[in-house]
Amino acid sequence: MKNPVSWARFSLITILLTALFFEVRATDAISAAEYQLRRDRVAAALDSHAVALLSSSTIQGRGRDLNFYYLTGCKSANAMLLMAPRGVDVHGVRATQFLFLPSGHNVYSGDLRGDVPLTEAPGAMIIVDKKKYDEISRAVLSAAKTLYVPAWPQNYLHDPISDKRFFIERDAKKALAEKYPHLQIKSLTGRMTQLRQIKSQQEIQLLRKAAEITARALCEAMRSAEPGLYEYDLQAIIEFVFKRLGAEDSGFSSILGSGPNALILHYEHNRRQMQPGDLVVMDVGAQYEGYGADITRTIPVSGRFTPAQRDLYEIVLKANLETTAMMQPGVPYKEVEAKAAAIVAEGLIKLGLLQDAKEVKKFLPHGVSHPIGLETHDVFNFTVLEPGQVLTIEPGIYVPENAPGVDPRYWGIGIRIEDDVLITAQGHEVLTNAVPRTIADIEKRMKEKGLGQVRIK
Ligand SMILES: [Mn+2]
Repeated sequence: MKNPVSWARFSLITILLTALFFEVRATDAISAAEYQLRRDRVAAALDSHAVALLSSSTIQGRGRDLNFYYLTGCKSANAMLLMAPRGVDVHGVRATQFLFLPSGHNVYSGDLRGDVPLTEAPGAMIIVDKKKYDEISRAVLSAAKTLYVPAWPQNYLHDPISDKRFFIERDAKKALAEKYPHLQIKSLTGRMTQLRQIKSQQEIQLLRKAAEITARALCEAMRSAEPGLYEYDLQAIIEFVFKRLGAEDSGFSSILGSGPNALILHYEHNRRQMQPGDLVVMDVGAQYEGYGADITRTIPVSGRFTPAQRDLYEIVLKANLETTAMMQPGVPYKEVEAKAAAIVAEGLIKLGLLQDAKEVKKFLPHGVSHPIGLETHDVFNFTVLEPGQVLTIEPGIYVPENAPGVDPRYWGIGIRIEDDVLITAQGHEVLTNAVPRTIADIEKRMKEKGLGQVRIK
């Protein structure tokens, strides 16, 4: 590096490579800086005499409160986050945000601090041993006027033996009121929901990745499906691809509903042997770094749709595509629901299954859109579409066996087509186009060789 020009070039390349490295890494997990930004946004909504307190849920797995995780990225159980905008002196250090982590080692769960990337860049937050929680929280809560907490995850627990209900929220509030009678307790849920429903660039990257993995898994299932396989065979193939491509889990129990099971919306037994002529509804979603996709495809187990299946499939597909096409900032959420239902009704009237569009619920009994994110049915309180929201579009048609006044050729058919859509400033972007959706594309993909006949030695 004698010559200054090549030195400059070397430095430039180093900077570019470093930037690329961080760019690539940034898509793999939410950065410490973003967690700090999220906490600062919550703190900014608190007045100077208010304090926010969140805990990692003691309930493990699905259905837990994810607001704590959203603000910290911390997976440790029994951890607490305390935010006090006025600041608190702790052993000579002034801090506004505290993460309390249990210390030590547990033979069952390993390091009690869990997987904590935040120690590297805690920002305004300091990490404190959980043993200090009583001392610090007492000092902070005694001086505060308002305490903000997210909603308690369950209203009550029912014990069937004593037939007693235990009201968690009521009892927790009572305990707090006894200890800190001056404190006014308010909900943090509205603010958290407002933040969580608009996804950041980093969150969108993770949802993109989850969608890509889910799409590839569904393509593999299309290649593999054939009569004689069990629903769980397809589930195994899909979840194998999830794990093989680095997803940590399924975001929800995989639904593989064939034949009559296609009509059960939350079917998850997946034990039936698939028969020639069946359709199978595959409603699945990989979860990547906490963020989950949610895609449904309906395919003919034998590789070709029957004419009756085609008739209904084309209606659902039209509803999926035309509803997606209208999605852009400013559109009321209820118009999205109404549009899908209207197209399904129009198609069913044309086929003679329905006389009155108002009765479409007979064949489409569920809503056709929900936001996704850290939860499969993610938190939301919006009424109008805005850039940064990510929503599913999932119209369906389900014709019961022996449906009165319906041509028997349509009996027992269940179809759903679900995609994940990001609202952008210009309109929208479908994150799940990589998995075939039209009849021609599905039938073509099903001719390819898959994993269905792999024998386990
Ligand atoms: Mn869904």
